[in-house]
Amino acid sequence: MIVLVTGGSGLVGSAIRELIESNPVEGEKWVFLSSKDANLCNYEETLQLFQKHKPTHVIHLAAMVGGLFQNMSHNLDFFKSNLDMNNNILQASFECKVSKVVSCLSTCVFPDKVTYPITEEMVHLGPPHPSNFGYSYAKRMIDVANRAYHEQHGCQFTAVIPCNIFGPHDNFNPQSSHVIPGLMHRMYNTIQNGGESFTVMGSGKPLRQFIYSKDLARLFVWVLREYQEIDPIILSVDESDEITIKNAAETIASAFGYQGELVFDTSKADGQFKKTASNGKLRKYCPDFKFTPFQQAVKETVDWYKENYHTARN
Ligand code: NAP
Ligand code: GFB
Repeated sequence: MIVLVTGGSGLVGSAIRELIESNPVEGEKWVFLSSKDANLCNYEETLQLFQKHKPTHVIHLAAMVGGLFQNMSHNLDFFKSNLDMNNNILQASFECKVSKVVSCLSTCVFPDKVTYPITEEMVHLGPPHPSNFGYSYAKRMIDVANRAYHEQHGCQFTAVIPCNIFGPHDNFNPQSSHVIPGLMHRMYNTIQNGGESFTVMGSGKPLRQFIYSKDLARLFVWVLREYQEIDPIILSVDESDEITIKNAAETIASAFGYQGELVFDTSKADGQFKKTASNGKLRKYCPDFKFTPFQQAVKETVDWYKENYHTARN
């Protein structure tokens, strides 16, 4: 088995790499790619990479990824680059007879007006939230392409739908990051500068489910090895683990030991109020899977970030 992991240098790719390096399996070769290996928006470069590595399996993580604010200001870029990368990976996988591809959607691609909890069947039942429609439509096309490659050519192309992810090796640059790494970056600097108060963007009221990248890595490897469906599967913590942005900020503050006041800047967008997803399908397949408690996962990430601040993606 030769597994090609696109986006192998990112948050999720790094977690999978660390998992595989600590649990190597005889007869398996894993190749973790970054954009230095090829620009996956370019088909020729993508195909050359596949001809070079001859993968039997692909975990396709590579994407233009960002938080609410970067999505709001770059919907065209998110749409075009993700559509290009996804089409190139699936076509190259088909041409090079890859036996299985696992790609990645996100719970933020579901319709904005939807009943809760969200389940896998709802992906296309209405327009996504306007803040990230470019990314969402590009991601939804992975599911359409997976079904089409399977129906017309019998390809085993499937996808996972994670909730919000965080952990070591994330993108901590506050201009483009997601909420947890963005808060960590800004809180680290507030502490360095002796700040007595800390600003959380938005009202702090929106609700999110957060999955630790190390837990997601274990689930990804399970999907690659065991999951046989073409239909996507949500990989999320339980609905009961959903918390407010305020809770997340408080947890990060206590992980840093920060005692300052949290201030909420309601002039900044809140984005989607909630996108509560059901992990019922996952629980059927993996009833005993244990997620890392959020406080512990945040503490581990903060400790990693403090240790690696100068080399982290800031
Ligand atoms: P990330 O940390 O931003 O990493 C993105 C990866 O894609 C990097 O390895 C990057 O390479 C690579 N990449 C970007 N553009 C590329 C290009 N044109 N050609 C080749 N490689 C390129 O992303 P992540 O958070 O790990 O996300 C992984 C997957 O999970 C994505 O498909 C994302 O949509 C999905 N997802 C993420 C979240 C979340 O909260 N983070 C939630 C749900 C779903 P370089 O390092 O060289 O730039
Ligand atoms: O992770 P995030 O940027 O994106 O979270 P989404 C945005 C929420 O966190 C909003 C609040 O309610 C923000 O007001 N927030 C507070 C902050 N402080 C900060 C901060 O410093 N940085 C950021 N970024 N937010 C994304 C989608 O939605 O979910 C993407 O736009 C992606 O496409 C991602 O799929 C998983 O969770 O709102």
